[in-house]
Amino acid sequence: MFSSNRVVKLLKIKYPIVQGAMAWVADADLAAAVSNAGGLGIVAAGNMPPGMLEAELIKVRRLTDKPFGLNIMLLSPTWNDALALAEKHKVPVVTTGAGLPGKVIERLAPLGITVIPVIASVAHAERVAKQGASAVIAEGMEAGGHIGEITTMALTSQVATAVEIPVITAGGVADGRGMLAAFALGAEAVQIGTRFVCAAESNVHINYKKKIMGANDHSTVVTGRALGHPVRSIKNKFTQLFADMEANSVPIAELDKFGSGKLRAAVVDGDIENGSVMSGQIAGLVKAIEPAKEIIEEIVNDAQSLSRTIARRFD
Ligand code: TUI
Repeated sequence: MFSSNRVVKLLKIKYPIVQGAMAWVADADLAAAVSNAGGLGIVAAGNMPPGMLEAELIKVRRLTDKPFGLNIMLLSPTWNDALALAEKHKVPVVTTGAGLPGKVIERLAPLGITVIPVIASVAHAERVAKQGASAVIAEGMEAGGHIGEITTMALTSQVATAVEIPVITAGGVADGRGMLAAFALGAEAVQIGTRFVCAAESNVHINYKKKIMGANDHSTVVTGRALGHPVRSIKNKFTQLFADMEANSVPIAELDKFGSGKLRAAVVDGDIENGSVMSGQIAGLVKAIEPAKEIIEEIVNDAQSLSRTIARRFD
């Protein structure tokens, strides 16, 4: 299975499933569970203080002997510290998000570290491919958190046409149907975030998991366009207040201040009304807390059997 899949070969994993790098959510426990189940687990640096991040990197190595990744969020003031830790700990794979990763590729590629940027446009995909990225994660605007403007369907096929390196699709994928759809568009792997937030091994506050499991297709909203950093999260008191402030042209510095610490409040403290409950549009499909291994095996098995069913539709 997957013997000619370039992402599986590149990352030395069993199944072409990468865990989304959700800040405050994607810790060593979740990453190790996904890697042990045959996917690529990822520890998200987010805005973590460097000491805390280093402890997570040490912990993930203790919990798994399989490959794993570190995500560097380029909007974070501490992204340089995360880069230094990737070098120090010779992390096998680094993904980047929310910015242009030229310096990350330049520093890590010569060390043999596989760098896979998240991109949200064809132009960015072409640019990072030239800079030496090993693959790209094409993230559509269905995704949770900080997003671009293009949908997963339009982005994946156009990126797969534009670059020769392998494409990993993210945004709107939570099951075998999504995986097969991504493959049909030219991807060789998928990155899944929202469904893994609700994994049994995810340390997210139970209120956050319940908010996702209670969501439907209309539950998310995008705020932060005024800041130039659109963010998708589940509608609540926080998103309503934020949207009102944006509509009333509240100064950017004040909006920034209002948004600061809100993801942590929801994930860690379980304040799902005043905090930011980031989630993708696919939340409506996530209905249970299940071990990462069951999630991954169900997705792969469903995608494979669906591919056979679909082939028969052409008979
Ligand atoms: O980065 C993400 N998702 C995130 S980061 C995050 S933390 C945050 N919290 C509050 C406000 C903003 C961020 C929550 N979710 N996904 C990867 C991603 N990268 N999506 C879009 C992009 C992206 C956007 C622009 C990548 C490159 C890019 O380059 C443009 C530029 O000019 O920097």
